[in-house]
Amino acid sequence: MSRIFNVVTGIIILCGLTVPTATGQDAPGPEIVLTNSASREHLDLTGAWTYSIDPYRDGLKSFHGNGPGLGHRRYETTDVESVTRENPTARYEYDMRREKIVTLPGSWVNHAPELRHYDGLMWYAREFDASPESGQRAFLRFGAANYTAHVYFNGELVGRHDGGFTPFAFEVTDLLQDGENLLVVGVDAQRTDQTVPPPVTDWETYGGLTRPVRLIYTPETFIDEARAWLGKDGSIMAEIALDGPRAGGRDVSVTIDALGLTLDGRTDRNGVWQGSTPAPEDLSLWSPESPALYDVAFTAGNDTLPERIGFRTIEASGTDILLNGEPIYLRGISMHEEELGADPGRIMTEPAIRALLSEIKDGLNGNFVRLAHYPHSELTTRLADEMGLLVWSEIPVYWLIDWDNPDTLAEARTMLAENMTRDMNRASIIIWSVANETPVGDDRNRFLGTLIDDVRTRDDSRLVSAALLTTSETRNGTMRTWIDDPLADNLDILAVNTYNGWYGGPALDGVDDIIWESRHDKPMIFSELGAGALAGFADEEIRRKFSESFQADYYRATLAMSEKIPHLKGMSPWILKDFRSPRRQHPVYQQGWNRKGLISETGQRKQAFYVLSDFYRNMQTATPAGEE
Ligand code: GCB
Repeated sequence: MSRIFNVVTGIIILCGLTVPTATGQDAPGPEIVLTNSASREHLDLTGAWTYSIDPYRDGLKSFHGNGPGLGHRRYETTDVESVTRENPTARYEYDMRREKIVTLPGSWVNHAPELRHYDGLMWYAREFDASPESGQRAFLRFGAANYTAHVYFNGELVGRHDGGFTPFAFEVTDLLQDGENLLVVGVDAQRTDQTVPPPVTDWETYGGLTRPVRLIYTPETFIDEARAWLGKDGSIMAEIALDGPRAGGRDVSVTIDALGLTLDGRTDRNGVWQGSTPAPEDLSLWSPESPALYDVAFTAGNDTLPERIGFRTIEASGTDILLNGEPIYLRGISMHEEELGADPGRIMTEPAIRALLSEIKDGLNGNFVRLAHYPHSELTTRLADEMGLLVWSEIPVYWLIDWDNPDTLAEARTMLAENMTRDMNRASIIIWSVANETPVGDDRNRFLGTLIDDVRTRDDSRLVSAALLTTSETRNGTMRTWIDDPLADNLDILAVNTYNGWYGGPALDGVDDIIWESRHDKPMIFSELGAGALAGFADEEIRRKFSESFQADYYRATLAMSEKIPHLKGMSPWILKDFRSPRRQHPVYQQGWNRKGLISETGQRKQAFYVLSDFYRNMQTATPAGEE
């Protein structure tokens, strides 16, 4: 059972899966969190799996809508080959044991050429040996399955999960066998008008099991959630929630050896404990320039959970963003979850993530990354902690959402909760974003208002934002732009995507004349700005759209504009790397890629890369020491 804390009021609210919010509705949360799951005793189930395509979803339903016929149930433990040998009239139309083999995690787009644009159901099977010890509990934990996962273990349905980017776990203690076990997962990439995101986006779907799968062992009573952070009052705060029959009244402790600090106490009857202590004077604060991380050990009885945690504060004050009490400018870039290479498959290994983040940190002189448009892997946010990059973390409430549908709202809230609970210990994450480019309207305002309430209920150690639309007016040749969105009153940072000179607005030579009005006393950032360019197409003479020279001119003009906006406190231009998008089909310049990257899909830097890199370098030099 998951416990979620109301840190805003300082009162711990435990309610299994729900937290009452300001709107009076219940915030759904994950049943099992398994904080830092990779650190637990586990069997790694990544590696070789077999797969079988099922475009008509025969494995879930027969053609008359009943349960699937015997010969179609790919999740059964039946050894099809030996059964059909013994009974030659038996008819099976699948045999997972003899299917094609692939290495997971990774999207199916690269399993076979015909799967490049497949967005349906795929079955994956994996056999493995286990030897559980008595008294241990076992959980199947998935880093992400895009989009819907139907999980069968040793022939039984153990659960379903919707949402392609957040972790989920099912307990399988009673089904786990000493010896051979069979895990079968049906992953369906289809999205509908009711899902989050909806079917139309500007990125590749990347269906499949895209993140690690693990069989995790825990003691009978274990630490399910654990968190430590620097409170606004300068205290080190900590929370632990236990799961299991002996969760209540249990001694727990948090130790940070490097600070000579131990906090201890006893869980309440619900298995929850919260404590705090003044931060020691020698605490090194986490910042991009000095990403200090501490080894933190959470203990409850025979269960110890290690974490690496940085301590910092983040606030918005007037139009400033304050990191550890000092004003900071977010020198950022956006990125999709797609590795470098001509044929990405969302295979985000540590070297793949490091390669991208290093381009931001060292290549662009950045200190900030917008992880667009959905939660990226846990490894990415952990590496951001380690490498010193501030992070904007986002859920895919994107463009056209079914705003008045309660199921869609429930899905968005669950996704938000899963994302937040997974990453509560990441100092790098300073912003939780609840939406991207969503038109103002009553249903939308209510929907997003609920998500904002959920964020605030769970976490007061970070800021809330959303990428908003702007309103513009041109009079006497001068364009004025402002934010006219009731949501702005409820956000800490106002973020806008701006494409003047690319999608509309004045010609490039007029871009820096645009007047950005500040109608709220809040910091604003450009969550996007950008123009497309095919790497290698310089076009120095004509400088047309899709040339490197146009893109570089666009950056020069937009950066000049940005310098005239006093309340602009950062930016995450669109985007680090060219990324796959089925919407982008110009036969010469795009060929299925959104070309707004500052580097090509294979890592070739475009001219605009250097424009932004110089801009950030100058800003860095202009920043007085200690301001970051
Ligand atoms: C946007 C979207 C982003 C697109 C980008 C573009 O405003 O937020 O997802 O990829 O524009 O390239 O048009």
